[in-house]
Amino acid sequence: MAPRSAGPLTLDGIGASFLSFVWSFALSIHIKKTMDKPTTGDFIKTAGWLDWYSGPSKPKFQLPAGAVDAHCHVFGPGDDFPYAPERKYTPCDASKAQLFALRDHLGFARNVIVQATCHGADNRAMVDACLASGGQARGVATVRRSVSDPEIQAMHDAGVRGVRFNFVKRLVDFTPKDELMEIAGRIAKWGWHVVIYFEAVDLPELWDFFTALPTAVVVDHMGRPDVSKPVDGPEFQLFLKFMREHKHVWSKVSCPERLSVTGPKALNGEQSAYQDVVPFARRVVEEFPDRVLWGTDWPHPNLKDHMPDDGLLVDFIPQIARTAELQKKLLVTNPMKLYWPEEV
Ligand code: 0GY
Repeated sequence: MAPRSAGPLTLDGIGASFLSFVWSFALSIHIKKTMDKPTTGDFIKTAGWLDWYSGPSKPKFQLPAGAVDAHCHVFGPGDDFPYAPERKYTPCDASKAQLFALRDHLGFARNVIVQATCHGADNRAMVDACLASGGQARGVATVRRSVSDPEIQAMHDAGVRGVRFNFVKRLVDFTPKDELMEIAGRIAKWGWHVVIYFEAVDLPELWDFFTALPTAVVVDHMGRPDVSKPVDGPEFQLFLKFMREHKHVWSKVSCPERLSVTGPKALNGEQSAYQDVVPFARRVVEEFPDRVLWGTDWPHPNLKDHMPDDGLLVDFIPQIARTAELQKKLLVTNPMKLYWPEEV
């Protein structure tokens, strides 16, 4: 058989060069979309961490009316709301106006804006966004023991309904548990709840503290399971037991882009993204349909590998909540119960 010609002027050669050109072009657009956002004020962005994605696609999945993006953040802008001295990273700015534009583009009605660690316990950017939302955003704050009752009341009036306790060591310095328990006891009087962020391996050590909290408890991102381990293995089973035995514990089934090891990534129109996360999130949604929440996590702090297209992240939802009834609970009924109970 005659050898196939592979010279640069053959169809194969031209095809390969064309494909390589298209690939480099697409890559350069993607890099531009994820690397060119400003950080205003006297700040320098942390090297290697990606900016949020411009021009997200319109989701194919139509969100139910009144859907809540129950986990998102604002960053600065640094000029108006300086990043905290104790922060572990400096992001690009992500303003309230940009968040609200994304909300409308994706088809959400409301947001829950969670204080990001780059702002420490200075809640001004988050509170400002809640106030500007016309009642369409609620907030989750970070507070220290020194917070006063009038400060809590002012945050409540702005729309804050919870505090976040963060145990992820790369994000925050250690806060003693007695300080956190004291804070939980105080904010309980306003009907607030506690959002907890931790890694799966730390659950055994934190179990007693979490189960002693006097408020509803909302776990970020399913307690960050290692999804390369089996869904029926001891680590994730412990998390399910935690939810099963404690009816005041809720979970966000968000952040597949952070948890996934094998992808595929929510980019380039991918409709079956993050397959390895699906069995974990589906299990939580199906066993605890009345205690789950979902959020985009926009503007996605600390991502280095890829920045997801938020439209495709919304398209991830029907993979984990497979019926209209589950979708409505996840996206409307449950977040409304927790954050807008007066309207339920
Ligand atoms: C998240 C996750 C992360 C960061 C933060 O406040 C934050 O800095 O939340 C993370 O790096 O895992 O919930 O957005």
